Amino acid sequence: MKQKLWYKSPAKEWNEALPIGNGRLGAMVYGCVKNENIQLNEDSIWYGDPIDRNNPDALANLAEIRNFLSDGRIKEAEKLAVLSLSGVPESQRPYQTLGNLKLNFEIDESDIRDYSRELDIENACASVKFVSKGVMYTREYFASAVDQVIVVRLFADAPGKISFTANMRRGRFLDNSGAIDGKTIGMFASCGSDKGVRFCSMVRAVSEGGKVNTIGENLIVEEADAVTLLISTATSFYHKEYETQCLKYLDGVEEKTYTELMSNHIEDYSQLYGRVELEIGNAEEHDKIQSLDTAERLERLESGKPDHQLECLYFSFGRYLLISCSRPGSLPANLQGIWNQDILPAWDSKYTININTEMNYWPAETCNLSECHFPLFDHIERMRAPGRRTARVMYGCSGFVAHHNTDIWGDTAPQDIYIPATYWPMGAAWLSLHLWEHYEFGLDKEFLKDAYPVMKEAAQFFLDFLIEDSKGRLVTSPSVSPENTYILENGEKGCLCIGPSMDSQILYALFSGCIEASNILDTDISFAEKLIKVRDSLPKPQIGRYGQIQEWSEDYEEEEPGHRHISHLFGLHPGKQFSTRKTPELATAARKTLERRLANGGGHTGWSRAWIINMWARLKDGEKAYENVVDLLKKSTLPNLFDNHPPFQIDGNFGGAAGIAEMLLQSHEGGIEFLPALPGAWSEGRVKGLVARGNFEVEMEWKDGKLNRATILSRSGGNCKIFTSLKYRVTSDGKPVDTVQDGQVMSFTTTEGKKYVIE
Ligand code: FUC
Repeated sequence: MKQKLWYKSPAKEWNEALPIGNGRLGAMVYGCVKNENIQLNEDSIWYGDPIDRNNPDALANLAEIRNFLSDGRIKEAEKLAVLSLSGVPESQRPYQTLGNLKLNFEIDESDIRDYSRELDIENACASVKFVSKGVMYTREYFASAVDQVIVVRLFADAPGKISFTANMRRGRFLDNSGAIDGKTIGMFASCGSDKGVRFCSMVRAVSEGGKVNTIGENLIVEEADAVTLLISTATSFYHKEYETQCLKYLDGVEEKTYTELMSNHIEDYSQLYGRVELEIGNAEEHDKIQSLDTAERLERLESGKPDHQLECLYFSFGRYLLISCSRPGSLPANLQGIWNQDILPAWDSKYTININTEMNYWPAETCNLSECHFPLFDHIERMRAPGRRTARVMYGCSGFVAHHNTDIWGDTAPQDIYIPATYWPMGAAWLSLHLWEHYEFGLDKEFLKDAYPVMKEAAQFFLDFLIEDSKGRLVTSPSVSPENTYILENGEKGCLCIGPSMDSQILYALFSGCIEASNILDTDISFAEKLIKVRDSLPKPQIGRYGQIQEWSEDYEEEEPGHRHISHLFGLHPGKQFSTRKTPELATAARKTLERRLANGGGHTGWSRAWIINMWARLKDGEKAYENVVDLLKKSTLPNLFDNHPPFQIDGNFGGAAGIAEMLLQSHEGGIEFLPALPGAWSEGRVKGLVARGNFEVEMEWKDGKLNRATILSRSGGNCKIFTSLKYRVTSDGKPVDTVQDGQVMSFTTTEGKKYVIE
């Protein structure tokens, strides 16, 4: 079954348009017959230049803010924090749209038949087909990572039928536009300042038959048999000579045939996409609904009818999106991946790092796209120098620190004046854990050698920053539990606090990662010893009055028990401090916490729902995880399958895909677990290509809710541990492999590059 999104009519609005992208360049394709609109993006088009926003009065007021907090004078602490800790100015820089390419066709719209619009995610190609006056028109669109251009092909099944004018638009926000040569138009813009990003974008028509010329800022094509439009963009962020570079992209591909461009693109893309396949349920049952388009399928699901094919499509679409907006060398996926039509988008379409950016990368390792993780690592590197400065200037500490947002320049000073979120110093610590995760999956020691100093520097900040609380524990102060509000016994409400649970859990994970890394690399033993001591002094997870994991260091009531953030379950997911095997009482408390959040309206944003899927999966509750997969599709998914916060925010797509993977395979407890949270509805299925920690690639087939057979490809050799009480037979190349069974764990030695069949 081909994995594709398809529709019976053009997009009426942006949330129905179809995304294509090559990591750096993105486009939203509307598929309109007469006035086609292709909204364009380039990942480095952000407004403004890098600025030092560290509040110069932070350090002088830090001790007083801490004292207010220890004395329970919350309002005074918050008032002083707003004045002295907020960034100056309060906001980082927004990501912006590149603009739109408008194609105005000479076509009679009165008699359109057989219209269809699709996004084939196996080949990363969008297309539109229709018949007008007996002529069949086809348009194809893709973003090539190999050739760094967006390609649009327009053709018909009769000669001389392609006539249109094209122009580029960016509202009032551009410097210049016009003809570059007889077959190319261009648009030039600067984003707010001399030191900010400047860019140009060009469109060239290569026609077969007919005539091409330009008039004013328009590209005119008359009576061509077929046309290939090549769209290039270059910015000063990547290239000093960006105008030359923009032309170079076009000149570099003009001589290639369309077929060549397309096959290079597909070969490159499918090398990543083709690693994973997921099928659930019985195909026959689905035959009846094949005539429904993707929007209709979504509506059908909303009416309560299960649709496993749509669930699988959603999973694969998550992988498609990550490949399309995060490729080695590009910027990381922001709040909208790369797809944004606004000059001032929601939350600036930045990197919100108190959950959203991290969630974007949850599927990277498990779903076999570890290369797509690299842009995040480059960005962490970009944040180091600013983060060192923020640590020193604001807090008088060594190491590097970031708050709950960052932008293209790696800004690390607090963002907004929003007490529930702004004064949270854990951004760099959480992000650095992604480096460790990449190592745990791929076991690349060379990578770890480079990553360790970053993790260490993130940890170092806290060695200076942590203070002792009244119970002798080492805690963060000031901080917040993103983005919830607590209520004191006297009814007073507050957000700023000492030692919220999430902070200790992130630090537990970060310190543990550093300690293990220093062991593996056999380096820095004294630093590791220091971390072991400090880790022991962090507050332990506590269970509160509702049997829940306590969100703050005291068992406060919370203002919004159904809050979208579930920060205090970091230790359940993405952390691994709480587990059903090793800490059953914390797992039970985590379950209570989730139940309470959900009973009070939790999961109302797409990303929150996606996080909940991952958490239920970690609690091995397939039914609950599945309920939330269905709810994510029902309540938080737009017609083009984009996640709906609302508005569109891409984190839920990635968190949802990661959650589905987490239901099928886990490896965070020191061994592999097959089908740990398989719901009854998914009793039969097959998945190939998921990855477990230890660099094992796993293929599984199951029936009646039970594993039939698994194949493990050992990519680095080493011991393979599997959690199971069943006596599986393991073979490699048809020969039996010796296994050791120790209680619930079966293990065997593997050789790099060999496959092991388990049945
Ligand atoms: C966090 C969340 C919001 C939103 C924003 C981009 O602040 O609390 O729900 O996702 O990031």
